[in-house]
Amino acid sequence: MNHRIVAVPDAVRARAHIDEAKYKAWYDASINDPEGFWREHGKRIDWFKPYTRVKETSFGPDNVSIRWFADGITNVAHNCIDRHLASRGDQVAIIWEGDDPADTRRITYRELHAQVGRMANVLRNRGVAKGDRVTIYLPMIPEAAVAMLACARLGAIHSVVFGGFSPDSLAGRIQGCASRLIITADEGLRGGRTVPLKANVDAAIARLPADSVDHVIVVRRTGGAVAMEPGRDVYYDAAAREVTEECPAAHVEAEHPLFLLYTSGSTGQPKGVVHTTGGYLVYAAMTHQYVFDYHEGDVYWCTADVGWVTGHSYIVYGPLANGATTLMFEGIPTYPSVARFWEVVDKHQVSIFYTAPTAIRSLMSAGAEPVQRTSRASLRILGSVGEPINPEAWEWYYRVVGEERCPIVDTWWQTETGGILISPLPGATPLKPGSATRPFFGVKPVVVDGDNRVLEGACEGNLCLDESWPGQMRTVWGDHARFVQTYFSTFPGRYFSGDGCRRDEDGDYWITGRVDDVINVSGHRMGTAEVESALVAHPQVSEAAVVGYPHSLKGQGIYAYVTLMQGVEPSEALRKELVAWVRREIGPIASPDLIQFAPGLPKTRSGKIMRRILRKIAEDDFAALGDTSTLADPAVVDDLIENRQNRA
Ligand code: 6R9
Repeated sequence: MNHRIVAVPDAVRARAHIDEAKYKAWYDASINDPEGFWREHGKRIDWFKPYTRVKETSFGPDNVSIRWFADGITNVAHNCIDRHLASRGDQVAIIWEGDDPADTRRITYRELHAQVGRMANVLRNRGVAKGDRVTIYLPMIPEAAVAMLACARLGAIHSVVFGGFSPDSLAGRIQGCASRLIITADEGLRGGRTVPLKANVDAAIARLPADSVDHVIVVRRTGGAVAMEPGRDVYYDAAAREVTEECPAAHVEAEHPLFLLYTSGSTGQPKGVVHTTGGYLVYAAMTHQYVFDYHEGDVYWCTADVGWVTGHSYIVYGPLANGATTLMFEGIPTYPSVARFWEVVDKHQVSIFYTAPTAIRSLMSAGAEPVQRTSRASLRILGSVGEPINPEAWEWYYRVVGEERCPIVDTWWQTETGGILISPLPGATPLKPGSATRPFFGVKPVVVDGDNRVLEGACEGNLCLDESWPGQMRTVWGDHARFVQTYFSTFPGRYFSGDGCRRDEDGDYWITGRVDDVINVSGHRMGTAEVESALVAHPQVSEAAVVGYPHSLKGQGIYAYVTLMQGVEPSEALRKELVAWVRREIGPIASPDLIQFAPGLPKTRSGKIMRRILRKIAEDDFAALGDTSTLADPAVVDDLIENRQNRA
């Protein structure tokens, strides 16, 4: 195959931390002697007690256990703040750009230290101690980072829930980890519209057993009126006035959990992905430095929300561990205008910009003019994450946004991996539009066929990892068996990502998307099972099957096949109601794009829904339906084809 290849620009290579030769030497060392490699690189963070042990990992089949730097003692907040105070106390740590362009805050490392200490004391006064779980349900305001770091300071474990999730989803996540304290805001503000965060928290708590939650701390964002339950709810500003800024950083072991993050899988309800302290921070910081070729003086902006792993690793922990200036944006790409991203780039002189293909595609549809109205001269490196970037979007990003000056790092990774696993390095890797290219140091991808046979050379198959890396998730909260089952049982002895990929003749990786029942809508992960269970919870729905289909803006759209209860007539009104129902049950990101009422679903004789067929119909790929003769009732397929819904 011929790919367009963009060579490493000389100017980029000249100042890069890693060039081609260094990449090769370090990569080989990291694979041949992982113990020695990570023993050295683990030193990039401060340890109260240095580790002597480094890599203690096993991917089974008998025992799955992952431990890094296990006898070391450290603290993440110390590493992200305190250790920078002497050298860069007055440097800006967080630039905050509000939804309204007139709203900006700049917080120095010294100020961040004070704010985190204060928040930590507010939590400590309410009984939060090492190992306790704290749920954070905040908009993109600096207090979100402050709350995360305050938990880390105490050794408490945070669970950030994306502000777009419904009360039901929030309730499940509060209960899942039994957190007794919630940090929220009165309201969020996005694109000029308010989001009723505190009201959602109240509704979530109302769904939980009595006395599940002791405290709700409410940050004032809009000043909107909210109900406050005496004895349980307190405004953060009032609570903060009663405490000092002094709060020592707890000494925690390297394997002490830092955070949980609920994520969707192919089965069941979302699971709490557990990340720990030492290895996670080393990996987040190291990938941030090398993948983005971060240098002193850079202004770095990742447009993700802190509700997702990208926000954890590449807005908060990686950049702050490196003493960087990280920009946090409250708004959306199209408000007040479609040029907002580029206006913010100019306003704050952003040099490294990291976003998702879905944002690029939506801005692309508005044309080049709004981009060209801005200078963007400060930009040096562009990044992409969340889903495969299609070559058209890549080219537009490269030519129009970066004016062919800025390498694009297409970073493949997952909530489970903690940090970037496959990506170009700006000074080392020639770019191929649409390819995530090469593994990061210590990462050993393998491509296997359905029988767990390793494929060599150019090939296509299932993407697995054969070696642990320090940022890897350690377990599923409260359910280690589910961890083993989900990631290490499909292909015994290896970590299975759930993604398919192609490896080309140069050894570059092309991620082709999920091969399981997880779909990726605008870069957000959704389990089809979750949407199905929301649909069947509706009193008029008897059965539902959900699949993804190609969507020009979102990457994938949600296509739901719904069978109604006997006697219920399909109607437009019911269709609308079901969409609203799912939004309410899970959140707006799970809204079905298309609903097809179907008298029956294609099932095998043993009663299994044949999703392959439903996927093909949703994709308009009727010729590829394959063998339908094993169906219990082959005639349902004709009805499904005849009544399929038109794609966007
Ligand atoms: C970081 C993040 C993970 C899934 C992953 C894959 C898809 C992410 C990608 C990509 C192709 C990339 N994905 N980055 N696919 N190229 N550069 O997104 O985590 O929300 O857990 O999603 O996203 O399918 O398995 P998460």
